[in-house]
Amino acid sequence: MTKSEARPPQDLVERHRFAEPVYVTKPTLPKLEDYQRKLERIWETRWLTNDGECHTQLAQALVDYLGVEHLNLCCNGTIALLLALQAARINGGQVITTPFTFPATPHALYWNRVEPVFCDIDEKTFNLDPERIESLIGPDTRGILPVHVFGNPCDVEAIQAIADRHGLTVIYDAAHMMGVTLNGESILNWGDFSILSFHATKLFSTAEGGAVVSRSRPDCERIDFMKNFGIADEETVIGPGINGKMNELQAAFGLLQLEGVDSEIASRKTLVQLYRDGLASVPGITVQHDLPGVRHNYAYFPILVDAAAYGVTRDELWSSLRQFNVITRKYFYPLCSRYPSYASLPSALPQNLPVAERVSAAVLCLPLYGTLSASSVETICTIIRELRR
Ligand code: T4K
Repeated sequence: MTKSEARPPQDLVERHRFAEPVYVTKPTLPKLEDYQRKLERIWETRWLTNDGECHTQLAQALVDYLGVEHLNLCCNGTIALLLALQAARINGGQVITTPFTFPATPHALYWNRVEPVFCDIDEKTFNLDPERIESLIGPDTRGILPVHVFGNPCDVEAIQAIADRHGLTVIYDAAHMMGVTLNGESILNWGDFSILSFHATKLFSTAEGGAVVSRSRPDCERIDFMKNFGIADEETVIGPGINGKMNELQAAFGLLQLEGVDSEIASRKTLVQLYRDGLASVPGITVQHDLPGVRHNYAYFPILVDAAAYGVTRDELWSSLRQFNVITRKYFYPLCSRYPSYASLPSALPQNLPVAERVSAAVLCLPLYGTLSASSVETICTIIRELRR
């Protein structure tokens, strides 16, 4: 038995074990016959990628749905991040970012020859703590790359004020932010750029996919060139671009998915309330709550496990739940600052990142997706309550 393996009582497992694995997420899918109809059109035109009609329609539909002005579709969120950094001409120096994120965030910096400078996070939102940003700004700082983690908006006003004071670019990793608004406006309208991920595990997905949201037409046009090798026309390559395009099969899928986003968010909201109610009285288990002025998308359902109060460590809970066929995820553990590529950076020292270290050691994302049944959520809450020592 490894350190984190736990043995929950057998009778409890027999009573509550799910017959099939309940994963942390499950993608929503359009009706197969609707997708088939879209595919028939693609078969007819034989237009598979490079600005096809589904691509054009999806880009416009997202602009309308999200309430943003300029948006470029991409093949995934990581390439979207690389493109945003290139569009911002950040390809050296340092950028302040969070260690509590998916590897894509610091890796995009690394691939653009930028040193990530890790900044501690806020205990409640798990996002960059604006109070800690300014002391990390130095002569090589080129920008700030905050992540709106799990669908919670960063303190965008405070971050913008810091950026304005120091003339820094702000690029938001908004991979988790489909449909989130703050005071009635898209959260994607903050900062110089925001990127979205449409990966299969996201609440709006094109299997793989993503987008960059920018503030100006010239930036949007530049990204359009850059995501197509820098090609302006048949004889003109205006810059060193990359292949970052979304294809027609993905875009067609996305058009159908978009029709179901609001109902997916509504279903998740109901399930989140059930989780919150079901876990409210469990000592040592903390859940996140809605923030004022925010239309949340309920992208994830993270809890924090305080081992002293709950009597079981986060890793033991993770392991026990697996025995009930509940497959939770430790997003984001380990911290990016702990990866071998970054651990030797001065900003990566654990003592500089006490909150991020604590949250990362205690966080667990429970299953959440629109087709998860209410009774499954209730059973998961029962298991978590009963596992308390
Ligand atoms: N920035 C942030 C903050 C991000 O969170 C991400 C991605 C990015 C940037 C980069 O965006 P992309 O380049 O990926 O567009 C997953 C996703 O691959 C990743 O997109 C996502 N964040 C991250 C939080 O989660 P894994 O390694 O945990 O995925 P995986 O394959 O273990 O899937 C998790 C669970 O989802 C599975 O246990 C079952 C379920 N699943 C998964 C897939 C792929 C399905 O039911 N069907 C599927 O097709 O990273």
